[in-house]
Amino acid sequence: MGKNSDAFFQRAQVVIPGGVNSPVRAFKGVGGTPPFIEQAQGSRIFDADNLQYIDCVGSWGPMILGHGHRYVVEAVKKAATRGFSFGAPTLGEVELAEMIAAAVPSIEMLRLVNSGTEATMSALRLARAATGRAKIIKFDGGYHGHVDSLLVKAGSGAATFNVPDSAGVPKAVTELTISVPYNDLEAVREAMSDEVAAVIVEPVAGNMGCVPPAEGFLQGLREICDDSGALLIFDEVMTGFRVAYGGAQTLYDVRPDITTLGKIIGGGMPIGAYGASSSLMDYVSPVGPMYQAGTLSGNPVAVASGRATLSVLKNSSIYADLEERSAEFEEGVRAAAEKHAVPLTINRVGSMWTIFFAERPVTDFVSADKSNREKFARFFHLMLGEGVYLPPSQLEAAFFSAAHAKKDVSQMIERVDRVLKKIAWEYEK
Ligand code: KE4
Repeated sequence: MGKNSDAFFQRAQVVIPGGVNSPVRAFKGVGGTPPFIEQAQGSRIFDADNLQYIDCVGSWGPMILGHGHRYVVEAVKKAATRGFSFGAPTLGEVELAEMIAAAVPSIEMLRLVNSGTEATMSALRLARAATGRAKIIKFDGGYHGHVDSLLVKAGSGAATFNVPDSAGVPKAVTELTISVPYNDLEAVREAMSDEVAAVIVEPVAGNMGCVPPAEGFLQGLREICDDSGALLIFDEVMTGFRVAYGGAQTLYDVRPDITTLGKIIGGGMPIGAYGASSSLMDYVSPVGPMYQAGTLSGNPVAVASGRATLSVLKNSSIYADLEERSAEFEEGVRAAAEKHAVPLTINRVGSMWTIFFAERPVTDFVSADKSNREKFARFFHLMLGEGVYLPPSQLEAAFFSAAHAKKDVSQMIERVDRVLKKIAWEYEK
């Protein structure tokens, strides 16, 4: 990597574990030194050595409009000059809550928090409070933030570094969590009992790489929960306002009991949310007995960024444009893989996608985990050298934004073609 990023990374590792504030950024999944990013604009990011990249991470999902969208920047500037944080109610957070409730079919009321982790942690507590039950069912490779109860066979960085069950989480907590294979309804039926408070699922998995729900899977979860009295939680931190304006629950027309959100609803500023019917949310303090709080929850600057982002997305042609360009990219990758006889598979839902170096379809964590990590790492670094910044792990989803123009996509396809040609040569010789 460039000399400045190398130097900054050395310096960072003295004072921050692994030199990063979130493990997956450390490039442990692909090796090498992460570029230190100095600024970004549109579909591009620029590192400390003045190299530029087409950005396919988008801060792991939030930057669906691209970086530095004028309307969002202006809204943040205006909010910041009026005050960063008051610890008191503001009209802005009500307006954001109203926009989310109007967009997401299962949400009548919601609480804003500061991260996706806080949202899922609170959603679990709400499900346990509402049902009086303690057990949780999740899915192998599902990642829902670093909540103790959910660091069981977790995806994302936890799987990338082979620590699906984290140190420091007491057995007394994890024994209440049952993890079963994604897309396996039979396994859910077997695990289900009247002790289960909730099933939590990524309606489109993004943290084992992108893995779409099998036909009938989400509807099946709905029915199993209806029959058992467990609540269905859709963790839409990644898919919310990503795969559709109303999230995966509108795309697949399945209504969860509780929805968690994050990422896009803050437009790149720290935020999360959990929402449900009014009757369920009445359990939440100060109305009900379930406690949850946060100093910066509903932060005026973060809320301004989220409101501006959602208002640009609402009634726009962005989702149709993203689908068209992402489909074109998927086709280009398949064609290049065929042309160079490189075995790979690409999973995609809208503008979230993953290229797996796998010989067979990827439909759950076991098949995702069979991908060739060494080939992925080689692909990753060759693409980085071509000026394309992919997620630094095979078990992550990549994203396009509204700022990825047609020329960006055609450039990406050309670069994938060049890189796959090289990989074919290297692995054939
Ligand atoms: P945060 O606490 O990181 O804001 O959100 C946790 C979370 C919850 N649910 C889903 C479906 C998520 O994808 C996430 C976080 N996603 C990862 C990317 N795989 C964040 C990247 C990181 O950990 O640095």
